Amino acid sequence: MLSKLKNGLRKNNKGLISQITGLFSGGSIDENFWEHMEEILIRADIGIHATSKIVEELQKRAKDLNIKDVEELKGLFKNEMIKIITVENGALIEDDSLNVVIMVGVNGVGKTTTIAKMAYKFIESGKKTLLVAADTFRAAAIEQLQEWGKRLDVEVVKHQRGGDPAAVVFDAIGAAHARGTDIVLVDTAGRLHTNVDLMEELKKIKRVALRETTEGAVKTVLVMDATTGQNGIFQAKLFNDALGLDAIILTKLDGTAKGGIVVAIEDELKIPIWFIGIGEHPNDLQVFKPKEFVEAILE
Ligand SMILES: Nc1nc2c(ncn2[C@@H]2O[C@H](COP(=O)(O)OP(=O)(O)OP(=O)(O)O)[C@@H](O)[C@H]2O)c(=O)[nH]1
Ligand SMILES: [Mg+2]
Repeated sequence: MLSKLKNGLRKNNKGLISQITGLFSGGSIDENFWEHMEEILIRADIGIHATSKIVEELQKRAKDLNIKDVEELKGLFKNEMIKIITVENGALIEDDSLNVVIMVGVNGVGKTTTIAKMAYKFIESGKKTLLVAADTFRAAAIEQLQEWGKRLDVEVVKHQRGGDPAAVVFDAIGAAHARGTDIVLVDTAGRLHTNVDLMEELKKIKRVALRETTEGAVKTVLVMDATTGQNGIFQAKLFNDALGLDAIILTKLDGTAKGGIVVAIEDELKIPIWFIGIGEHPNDLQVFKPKEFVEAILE
C-alpha cells in the first residue's frame, strides 16, 4: 500500500530509509552514534526541536534500560516517532450532513489535483460530491478543474474568470443544499502566505461558507508540498494564524527522499495530517496513519 512512499524515501543512499536503516544496523552506543543520529534526523527534515526531543528521550531510555547495542534502540525510536506524529483528531467529514472543505496553499503545491483525488475517494465511498472552481485568478484554472470533473463524472460549479471567488462558493453551497450534496470541495488560487490581500480573500470565502452552513460543517485544509522542507512549516504557521486550519494534506511524498517533514509538522503545529499524496493519479492519495507511516519508513 505504501510502496510508492517507500520508493520515494528510498530514492538514493541519502534517502531517509537507508540512512535510518544504516543507523540502527549495529554497533555500540557512544557519543559518535548520538551525533550521527542527530545529523541524520535534521537532514531528513525532522526539525531541530523534534530531533533534540527524540535524541534526549532515547539517551535517557538507553541509560535507564542499560541498552548497549543500537539495534535494541530501533523499537524505542519508532515509538518516539509515532508518539510525536499522533495528534488528537476529530472527524473531518460528518456523515448525513453537508461538509464544505476549503483547500488552500501556495502556488503549485497540488491543491487542484488533490481535490480530484479526494473526489475520487469520496465518490467511491458513496458520497455525493461537488467541486467548486473558486480559483478565478489563474489562467486555465477553471478548465483544469472542469477537466477533472469530466474524468470523474462529478459536477463543477463555476463563474467567469476574474469573478469573486466567494460568490462562486455562495452559489455552490446553495446548489449543494438544494441537491442533498454530502461534500463540497473548494479549489482556491495559489497564494503566498505573506500576501495580506490574498489572505483576506480566503477569509472572505471562509466567512461566506460559515454563514451558509451549520456549525462545524466548514473545514479549512492546507495543502503542502513535502519537498518544500522546513519553509513549509513557516507557510503553515501563517496560514493557520490567518485562517485556522483543521487539517494538512501533504503532497508529493513520492518525490522526496526526506519525509521527516511529517514529524516536524506534528511536533511544531499539532495540526492533523489528513491525507498524503504519493503520485499524480486519482488513486494516489492515502489517509495518513501514523503507525503505518513509521512502519513504512523504518520497515
Ligand atoms: N509526484 C506527485 N505530483 C503531484 C502530487 N500532487 C500533485 N502533483 C503535481 O503537482 C503539479 C501541480 O498540481 P496542481 O494540483 O495543479 O497544484 P495547485 O496547487 O492547484 O497549483 P495552483 O492552482 O497553480 O496554485 C501537477 O503536475 C500535479 O500532477 C503528488 O502527490 N505527487
Ligand atoms: Mg490549482
